[in-house]
Amino acid sequence: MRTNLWAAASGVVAAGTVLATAELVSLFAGAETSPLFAVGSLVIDLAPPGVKSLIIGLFGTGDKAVLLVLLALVVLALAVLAGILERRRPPWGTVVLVAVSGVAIVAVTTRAGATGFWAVPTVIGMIVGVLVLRALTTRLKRWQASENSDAPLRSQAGIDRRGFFVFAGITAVAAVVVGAVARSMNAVAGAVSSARAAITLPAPATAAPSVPAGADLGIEGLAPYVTPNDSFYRIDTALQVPQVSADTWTLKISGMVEEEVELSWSDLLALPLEEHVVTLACVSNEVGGELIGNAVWLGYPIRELLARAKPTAGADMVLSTSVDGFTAGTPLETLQDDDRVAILAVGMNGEPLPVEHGFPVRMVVAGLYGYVSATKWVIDLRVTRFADAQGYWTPRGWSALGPIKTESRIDVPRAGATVAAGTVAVAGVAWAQHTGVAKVEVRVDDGDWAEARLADTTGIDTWVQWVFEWDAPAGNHTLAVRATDESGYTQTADQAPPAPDGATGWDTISVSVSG
Ligand SMILES: Nc1nc2c(c(=O)[nH]1)N[C@H]1C(S)=C(S)[C@@H](COP(=O)(O)O)O[C@H]1N2
Ligand SMILES: [Mo]
Repeated sequence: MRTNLWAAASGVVAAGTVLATAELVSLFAGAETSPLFAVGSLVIDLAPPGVKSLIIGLFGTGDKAVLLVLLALVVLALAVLAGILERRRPPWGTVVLVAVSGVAIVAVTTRAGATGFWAVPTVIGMIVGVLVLRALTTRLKRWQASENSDAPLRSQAGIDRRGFFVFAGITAVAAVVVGAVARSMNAVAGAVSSARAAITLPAPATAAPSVPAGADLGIEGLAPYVTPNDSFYRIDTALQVPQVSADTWTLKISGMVEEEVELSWSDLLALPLEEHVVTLACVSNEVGGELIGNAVWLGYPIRELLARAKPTAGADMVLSTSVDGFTAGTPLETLQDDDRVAILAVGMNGEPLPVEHGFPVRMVVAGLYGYVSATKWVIDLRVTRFADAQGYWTPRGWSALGPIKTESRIDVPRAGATVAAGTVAVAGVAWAQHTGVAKVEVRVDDGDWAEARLADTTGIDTWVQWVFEWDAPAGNHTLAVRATDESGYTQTADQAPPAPDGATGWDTISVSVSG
């Protein structure tokens, strides 16, 4: 047997496993967390100018490709070394594998915009790779031992040999297949996110009212009036975030219409875009929950596109479809309403939609829960009837109609917190999109409802911050909040779960006040 050869092969298989596992995990953690191109870019960045010009002199402008090939050869050599060392002088093979992975971890976490989280795929890859290296080395040694032993044990050699090759073969094939598929998916994701980063959206023809300074009360722990994109809640059925290129995106409006309409990305950007501040909410939000966020959206009214398509008599629903197959059923009337914000959005808080929030185009409809209106990665609008079609969640036990319920939430103090006696700011947010919040009241223990002070807003489509200055006496207390909207409706105390059409009840917390 050629022990060194098979030990070297073990090292190569283990290194391949590190890469394939990291690519696989990057599918979920984000294409930018893949160590492969991070290491490549680091090498290109760090290569001394002399080396670069030498390579250009030898190979022409393909210098980057040559650097990457050299890098691959170095990694291959180190993998061979790891395999041989692990058999001869364990655990030095493991040490080499960990050291090489460590370089990759440094490379990936020092990229522009990287966080420590970006290390996760490589760390998981490294762990799996070490386990594979050790398992292969163990099998190789067992095979070697039985082959070198006396006659009675020799019969075992064939079995041990097979044990090594089956394990090595399966692992190698799995690494190649998983690695190749995951890498190509990550390449697409990387391409979409860099194309997104290169987009400059046009200025709005109609700008949103600027956010008044008084919209933010500036209380620590209180949700900011405008939610930053990276902390905006995310809900969808997509296991992998759909990667849609703006260049190839089209929207089709069809079904019960006189004229089908088709729109490309450049068609859409050429239209007079409007900016609106709208608070999006999820029907699954529990009372007091965080599945809600407020953003400045840039987009074009769906009403105008429907006017081009001219829906025919009897139609009452628009079924919007995402590239990933998700659908939402929105009342046609709502989308045609002159007074309702209902847009095909391309921008979120001054930048193109983040990929996970629907890039390049999503719907945003003020006053309706996301599941019946806010289709991300939207590519199709079919004018139809509620009698003939259903959105994704309707056959799964959720209501066909989903107007957002008037609700309010206490953000500070935190539930269960201990605060000092004296004046305590009790603060939170309240919302009644498309209707407007008229009043927010707070109740301490079994006392009377007392009115909170409302902050400013840009209008009725957003949540509003509120604060109540509480003169807190020592002891344990219960705080409850309720909102009344502009239609005169006051939140019911009846507690309902999110399904089928949104939770109800008062957000209620306990706090202790130290004397
Ligand atoms: N394609 C697609 N769009 C979707 C969904 C989905 O699962 N797939 N979920 C909807 C739901 S339930 C909500 S609450 C909002 C959430 O939008 P966000 O993730 O941008 O906050 O998106 C809506 N649009
Ligand atoms: Mo949702």
